[in-house]
Amino acid sequence: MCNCTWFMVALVLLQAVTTLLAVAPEECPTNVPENERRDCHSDPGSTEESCWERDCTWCESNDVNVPWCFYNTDPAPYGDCPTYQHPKDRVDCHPDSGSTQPSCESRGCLWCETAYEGAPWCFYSEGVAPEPIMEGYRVDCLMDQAGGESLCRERGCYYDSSNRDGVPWCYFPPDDRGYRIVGEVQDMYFGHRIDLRRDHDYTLFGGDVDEIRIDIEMQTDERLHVKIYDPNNIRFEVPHQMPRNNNKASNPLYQIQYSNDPIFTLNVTRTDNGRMIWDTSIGGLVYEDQYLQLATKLGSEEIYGFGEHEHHSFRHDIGFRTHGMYSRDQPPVENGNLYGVYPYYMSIEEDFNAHGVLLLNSNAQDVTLQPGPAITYRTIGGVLDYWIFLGPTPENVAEQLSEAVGRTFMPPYWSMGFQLSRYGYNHIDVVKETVNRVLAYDIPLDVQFGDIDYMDRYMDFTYDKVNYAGLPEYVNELKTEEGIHYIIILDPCIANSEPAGTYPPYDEGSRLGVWVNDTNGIPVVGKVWPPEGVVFPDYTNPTCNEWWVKQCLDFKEVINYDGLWIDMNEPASFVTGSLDGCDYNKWNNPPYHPNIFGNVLADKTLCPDFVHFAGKHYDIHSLYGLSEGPPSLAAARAATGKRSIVISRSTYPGSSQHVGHWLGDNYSQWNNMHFSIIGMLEMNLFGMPYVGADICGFINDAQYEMCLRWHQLGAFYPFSRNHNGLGYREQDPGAWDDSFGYNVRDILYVRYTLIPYLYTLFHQSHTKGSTVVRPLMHEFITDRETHTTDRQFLWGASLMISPVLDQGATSVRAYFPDDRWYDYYTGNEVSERGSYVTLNAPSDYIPLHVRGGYIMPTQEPARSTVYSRVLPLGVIVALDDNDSAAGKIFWDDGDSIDTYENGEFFTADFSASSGELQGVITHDGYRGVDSLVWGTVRVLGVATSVTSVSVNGAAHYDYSYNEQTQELVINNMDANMNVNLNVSWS
Ligand code: MIG
Repeated sequence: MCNCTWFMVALVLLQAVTTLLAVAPEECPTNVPENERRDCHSDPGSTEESCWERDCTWCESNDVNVPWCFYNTDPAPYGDCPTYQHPKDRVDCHPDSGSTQPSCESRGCLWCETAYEGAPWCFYSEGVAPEPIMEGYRVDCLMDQAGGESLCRERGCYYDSSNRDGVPWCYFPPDDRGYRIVGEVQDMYFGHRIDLRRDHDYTLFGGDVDEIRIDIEMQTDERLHVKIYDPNNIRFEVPHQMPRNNNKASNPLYQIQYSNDPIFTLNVTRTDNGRMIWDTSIGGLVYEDQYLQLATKLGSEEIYGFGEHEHHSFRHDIGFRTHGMYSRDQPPVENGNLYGVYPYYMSIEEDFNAHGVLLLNSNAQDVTLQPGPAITYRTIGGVLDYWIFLGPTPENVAEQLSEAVGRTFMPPYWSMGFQLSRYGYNHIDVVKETVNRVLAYDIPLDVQFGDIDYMDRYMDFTYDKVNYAGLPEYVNELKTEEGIHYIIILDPCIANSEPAGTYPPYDEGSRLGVWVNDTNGIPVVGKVWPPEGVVFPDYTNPTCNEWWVKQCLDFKEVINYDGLWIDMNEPASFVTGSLDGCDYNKWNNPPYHPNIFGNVLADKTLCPDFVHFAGKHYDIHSLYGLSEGPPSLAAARAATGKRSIVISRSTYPGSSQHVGHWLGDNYSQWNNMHFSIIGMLEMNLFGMPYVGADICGFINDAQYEMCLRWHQLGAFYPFSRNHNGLGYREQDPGAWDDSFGYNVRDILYVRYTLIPYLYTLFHQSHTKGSTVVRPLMHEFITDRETHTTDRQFLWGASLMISPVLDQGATSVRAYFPDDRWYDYYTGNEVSERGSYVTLNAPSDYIPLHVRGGYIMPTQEPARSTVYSRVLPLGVIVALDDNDSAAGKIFWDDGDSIDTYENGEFFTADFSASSGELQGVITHDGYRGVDSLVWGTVRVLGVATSVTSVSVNGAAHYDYSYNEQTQELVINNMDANMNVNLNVSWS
């Protein structure tokens, strides 16, 4: 066994260092008795180094017969090292600096010092790093409080430091903390049903739901519904009539896979390219009574949406950004939870497909966008009800969301016009002065608003007979003499302390029992408008809705309003909870407080334990505005007998079936113009296309240059309204000077010229779910540059708006995606494509461009749409590289209910090619077109000189062709709208 050469060397060595060796055995990293050592290096030349290389243990001995290099058989071959692992096989668990035994062990790794060169002292026990939980995927396990390692461990979570901002140090184990499948995945007519059981004993806040069920409804090829609920107990669900399916989609764009090892996870991929859409494998599924959490890994970093917030970029920063959602009376601040709730995002995938994901849940909640990329959802009630829309284009996604939650209402034609409002005219004479000075500049004005100061002591269904004496007459005068409609504000709440018999809205509502009650069934009293004390109508109660409609009808006899503006319906309150505050209980003080404003959920609103017809305020809160929409539109329609319109502050997916929205109490600041574009783009993703911000800002005094620029931008808000807060300097377009007034008139004339196009876009939104204000990326998805564009926007596919948003700027650096573009004003083609162009934009000018290949209907502008609607229409034909173009028009009386549904409308398809424009009537159900004519045609991009034009077969001489700009303008065609149009030029 012993090799003599080895023996001799060892002996020499031994003799040389006898004193040292005398202590060696005690330090030997092994417990293997010397007589049990099995020689690992019987060949000569054994050194400590060469021994380690053989994965053997080195330990010198005083006994020359004992091998110094021997096989590891000791449970602790490296002294105290709790492993057999050879140092050279160690995988470093602490490559970052500052490694100590505690920091090492906090990572769940082994600590053992070694003399072996290059070997880490902190290493993974298995010899391999576990599947790395990349920091961006960590699902925070201390979401509710600051805490250290010990609290983290109590929750059964991992603790691990990170140098990067926002990365949670305490996070859910991805693979051994969740639920497991019970039995088999069941094949159902709608898809799959999976029963799951909780697979661990940890609890975060109590009330664990041990058995949960997932129904996976493969509803259509594009729409997937994943509902995770408690099969044994009824929990609150958003009372939407969502689509159902009777059988499985046959050719889905998505594939679903499950894994149950070691815990249940679910992933959804796109069928044709296998791209990941949704994947729950990063762990963190929690289903407790008042805490539901789900985290999903995403296939792409391009995330848009979630609301309602003020976001400073359209595409999200996903660096651990948390967005709270709980409807709130809150002037916009970055990422704060505002008036509405939209738990919805759209994502652009790596190869330019798009999908959308809606969490249909109304409870107070927040989401964290993480760099994984990933999203962690946390909500304090309801069920996890996900709706996934597979597109594949961004427009398809918008269409699919709106199909599921309900298409948007069709706005009346007059609501396409410019609108004026302010809080605190305080006297009817001020309203009159304001309207008059605006009209004096010939500024088009379609709607005048009455804010709460028209009311008597801020009470709904009254008006101030002193300061607003003559208001009923004035409203009629505006309508009949100026073509101006009047919209009144209504706050949801009702004064409760008028003498009995003097205020029917309260008396009648009380008799019918339509108020929100406390847990004892007593109507709750808060302070809002009016601030003396109010009750809160419960719009989830059908009786309440009848009462509301009746009040609106009765008031129509007093003021001849045309539409309603419903404010404060978050619902807002100036006291916390109620005059009596809130009880302390699980609803008012839930264990997890999402990342939202206020220390309690009742902050600026009702107590969560209050009782509605449809459930607890806890669940209903963010649906209050949603629930006020249908009775308000019904009331407005019943009162006016017309289509009417309702503008609401608080909204939720589905609200746009009944209401439009303005972006709330913004600031008179330059940057708020930019944020308003982002807000509009997001609302269009959410299926809420009738949207705009208060032009010139609500809070603080506006300034001249900003307010002028804001009118230029606001002329392209779908909801184009100048509105101002109480006490700030007047900012209507007549309040500045002549050049301001005339400039606003000019830019609004451009809007009015294009209203037939805008109205047609609304028709498409109403029938198909298309966006109206459209992000550039929806049209140029393969151009990554457009994915972040949020200082420019489109109307539909073909009009690009590039406003000036910066103080002092007289030019705009605008991006032109790769297509043919024409200057709207001059008809000049833009010479560059797929690049940025610096456009001249003097103070009175907003750059507008028309996209080649499209035809837009137009009309001569006037002071109100009532007057413009009867003027000659026109078309703008912008030729593409093949000299062709196409477009559509939808037209009706603009004011009747359901004209499309009843067939009372007119549509035509336009197409142009080879010197010819055709307008082919595709539906002829509205006789109002009999008195209308096509007057003008502009053709942009006509390369060769035009010497003859014919209209409907007859030579037409009133035209001009500009060789420089290559624009052909044909005037005064006088071609009847009720026959097909044919215009040719050569
Ligand atoms: O407590 O009606 O957002 O547009 O002018 C303020 C008065 C109530 C808030 C709305 C704002 C409106 C204001 N309202």
